[in-house]
Amino acid sequence: MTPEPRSPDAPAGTRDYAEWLFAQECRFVAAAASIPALPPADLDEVAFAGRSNVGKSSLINALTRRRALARVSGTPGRTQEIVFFELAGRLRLVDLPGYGYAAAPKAKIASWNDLIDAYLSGRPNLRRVYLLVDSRHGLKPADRLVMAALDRSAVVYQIVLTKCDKLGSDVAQAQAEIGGDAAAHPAAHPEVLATSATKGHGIEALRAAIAFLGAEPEGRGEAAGGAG
Ligand SMILES: Nc1nc2c(ncn2[C@@H]2O[C@H](COP(=O)(O)OP(=O)(O)OP(=O)(O)O)[C@@H](O)[C@H]2O)c(=O)[nH]1
Ligand SMILES: [Mg+2]
Repeated sequence: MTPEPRSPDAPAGTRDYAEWLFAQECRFVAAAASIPALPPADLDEVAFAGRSNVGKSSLINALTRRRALARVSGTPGRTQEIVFFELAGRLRLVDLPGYGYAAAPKAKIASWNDLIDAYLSGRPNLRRVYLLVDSRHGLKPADRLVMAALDRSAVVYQIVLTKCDKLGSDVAQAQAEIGGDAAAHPAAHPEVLATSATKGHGIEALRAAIAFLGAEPEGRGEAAGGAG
């Protein structure tokens, strides 16, 4: 039986709220292949970015306890559009096309990059980017380019290690190493999260982190800054 205390009225920073939020209906809103096709910027968004095949779609499915909400693929570069899901009518989860897929046609890579760049640098309701990094591979040149671009556009981002079930016992070490890298980036959150979409590791913590964004006043249509 599902425990009951979860509540939409629990404060946004609490686990109760996070568990309630991610147990709600999550529906597909739009798949955009161009900037004009983006849905209106009228709801907070958190986006999942990362190299092709890093596990973005799998992580969204794990967070929302769906098997196939976001399409998971054995073929790298499968998600070619920006895909929007709306959770409880309160928050959008955004599945970005993977980058760094070398076998894609050049023209296609250029248009993906333009679309992602435009989205990441010009989306006023984008609250945070989760930058997914394969725990076995660490930061690649393409990741560093994206980090630099996010620093420039002052979009706060947090690194999330994926596929930690395949890493064995070195997870803490990988977190520490990449955390050291992140510390040099002004827009990067200092804490590196470790997850496994298949084993569920770190998923609850990520839900809590995402739900917590709703507790912060910035971007909520009210002036940030004054307490009370
Ligand atoms: N072992 C393991 N495999 C995973 C995990 N997450 C994803 N995978 C596998 O990695 C592959 C790619 O996963 P996706 O979720 O499609 O990755 P993606 O980043 O959305 O890929 P693109 O949309 O193509 O950029 C699939 O075969 C998944 O089953 C994980 O936590 N552990
Ligand atoms: Mg995908």
